[in-house]
Amino acid sequence: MRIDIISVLPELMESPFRTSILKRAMDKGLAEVHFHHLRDWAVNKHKQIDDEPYGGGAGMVMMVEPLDKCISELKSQREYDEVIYLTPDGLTLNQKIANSLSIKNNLIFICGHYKGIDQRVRDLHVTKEISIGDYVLTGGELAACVLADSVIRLLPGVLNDEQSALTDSFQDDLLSPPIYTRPEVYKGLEVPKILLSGNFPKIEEWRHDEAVRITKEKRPDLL
Ligand code: 6GU
Repeated sequence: MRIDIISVLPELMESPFRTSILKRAMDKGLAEVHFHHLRDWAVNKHKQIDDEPYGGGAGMVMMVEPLDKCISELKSQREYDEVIYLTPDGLTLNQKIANSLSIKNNLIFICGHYKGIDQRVRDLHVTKEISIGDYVLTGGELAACVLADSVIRLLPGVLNDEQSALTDSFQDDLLSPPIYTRPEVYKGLEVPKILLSGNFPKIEEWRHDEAVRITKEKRPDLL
């Protein structure tokens, strides 16, 4: 998978892709992430990429031309499956969306800033708008990292068996059951006996029941 991320602040996104599981995914060639500094696509001598909104109002708007030039150049080099605009007014990211993007080859992410992007960028290029939740961030960069992480970890070969994405919370619309490791008793708190029994069918049944109980308690909306 290849992800091209267009941003005015690419430096904000460097470390997540240089660390731990995402880094290993890059090193193994399972994912490539390319950053494009929008300023490099500015059209006037001031390197301007934002301007005042027509009709007035507070805040600046990201101009159509730099974004269109950058996206068009990328599209001339390869086919893209989706051009995704990260914006608080997009569809809220969930596991289903991450799953569906994990089977794509080439994605473009546009990180919004200021009041957003000129509508014509959406009209010309954007195929999906994604938010990471009902709150406002300073820009789309952190959301782009969240989205990329949720997708890249699903690519075959990125996680090993122990980290398997198949047993994640949300993969079956249930939260995860409680988990324990050594010691058996800590400050009087005991590991549930069933987990020490070696009876794996019973353990699986217990885990499922606990997952349902916890989901009912914390996130009844998922059921
Ligand atoms: Cl994608 N962008 C911004 N700026 N804020 C957000 C968001 C995105 N998702 C949630 N809040």
